[in-house]
Amino acid sequence: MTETRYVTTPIYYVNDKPHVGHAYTSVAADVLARWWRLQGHEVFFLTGTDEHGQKVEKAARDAGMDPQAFTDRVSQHFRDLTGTLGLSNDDFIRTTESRHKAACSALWEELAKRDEIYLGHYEGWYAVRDEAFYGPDELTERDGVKYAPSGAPVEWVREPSYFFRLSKWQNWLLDYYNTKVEFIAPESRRNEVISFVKSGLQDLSISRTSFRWGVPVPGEPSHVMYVWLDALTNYITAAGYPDTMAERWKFWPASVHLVGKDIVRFHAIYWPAFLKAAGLEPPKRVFAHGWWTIEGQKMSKSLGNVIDPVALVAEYGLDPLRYFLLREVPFGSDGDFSRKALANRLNGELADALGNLANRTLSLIQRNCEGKLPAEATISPADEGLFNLLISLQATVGGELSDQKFHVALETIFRVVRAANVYITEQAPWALKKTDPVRMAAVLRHLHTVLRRVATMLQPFMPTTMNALLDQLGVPKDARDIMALRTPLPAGTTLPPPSPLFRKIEIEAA
Ligand code: ME8
Repeated sequence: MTETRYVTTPIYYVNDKPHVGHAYTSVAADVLARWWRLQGHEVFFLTGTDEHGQKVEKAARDAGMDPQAFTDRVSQHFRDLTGTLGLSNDDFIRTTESRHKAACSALWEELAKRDEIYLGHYEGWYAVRDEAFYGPDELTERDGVKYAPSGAPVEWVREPSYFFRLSKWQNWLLDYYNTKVEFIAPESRRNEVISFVKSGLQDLSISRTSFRWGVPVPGEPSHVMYVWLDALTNYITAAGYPDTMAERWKFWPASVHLVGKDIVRFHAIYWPAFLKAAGLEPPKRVFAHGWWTIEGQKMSKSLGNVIDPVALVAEYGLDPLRYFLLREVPFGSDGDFSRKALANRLNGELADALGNLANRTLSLIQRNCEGKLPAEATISPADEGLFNLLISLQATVGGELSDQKFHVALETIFRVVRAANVYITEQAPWALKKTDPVRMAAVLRHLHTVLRRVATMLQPFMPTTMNALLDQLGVPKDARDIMALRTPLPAGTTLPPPSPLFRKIEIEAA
């Protein structure tokens, strides 16, 4: 049965150009979207840009530009990056679009109608860099300046403001976390959110009067909406809200919002509360991944170590980068980016293990079988070890990806690649041509079967290279999804001459 799936990335602030951290979340979301499509699900994958608020307004002012012209320019960098990263997003949303402003107004009006909003006065600490309010007990002080836990300086804000009755939803949220244990992942983030909510929720200031760059509050144009209320709404705007008869509304609630750990509070506390208060369903899951540092240091403009994903793609190729990002660090943990680690993964796992396996197998079929795929053969005792690894491989990888364990899923697939390398060495099909050509053909066919399986399952991670491998394996374009694996390729299929899939990198140069 076709099921719907909806995956999102955060919408990125357009105060600056994209870096490798943004690429990370986007590639992870792309892998999920592609994996689900391979299963035959109907998928909606959304990414985009967050363009309102004080932080973006300030960045525009610093650039000497009008905010709309500025956001048009920076948003385009993020849109271009979707191409550079090979993302298969179905939509790209900008919060300055009229469809989004209409959705924000509709959500506000719904909340107001349900008496979830009241007018008051905000007085407290605000970090423009995080676009977040903080309680006094969360701050630390250095040289007379107060800082939020994220390291962002805070300033004292006092202005009239509308409030959302967040405190009222405290018990409902705690209940929700308890009954839907899968709602926040990983476990460490879930615990962090639960303890924050348990410590007591204050009503949330959701409008500002001290600047103009935002969605005006309906009927109160001197107020603009708090940028996080505006930003979070993007996930339903793109699904058609407020038109719940829209074609895309079937995708709501989202299957998973992928976010960095910095913004889990907004997604796992405010967002379900806003939605519930407006009579809408909360998303099914929020997964907060960890933070990349660069050669041991925080990535920052002032340190000059911000990594441009476009340059990385140019240097190492897109698929090795996608593979590295999801293989190197357990999704959910922090990790360190180093060129050496990338080069090691590329050389060892992609070029040596997978690339060589494909090249050896396909070259032997070219040379010894006139480039024609040998017939399927019975599985002899010597083949059983390898074939046992294929039993329930898809289900295992599927389960790992449902938990967003990308690194484990890759490890599961590469266990098969490593076993196939041992198998080819042990069976030595090159030595069988004269002694036992029937067995040689069987071994090559078995290796082809394994390679087809591996290439099919790796498509979400490395779409271009795995498509090239499937071309070399003679798999028709319409037989590359998971279901198609049930139908073996006919014996005698002509295979094109193989060519290398990955280019090795000199470690010194890395
Ligand atoms: O927070 N390591 O936008 P943002 C890993 N507009 N991931 C990183 C990273 C790093 N060093 N740096 C950034 C916002 N990210 C809001 C979101 S959503 C309704 C609004 C990734 O441009 C990670 O996904 O600051 C993080 O959550 C996101 O970029 C923050 O992007």
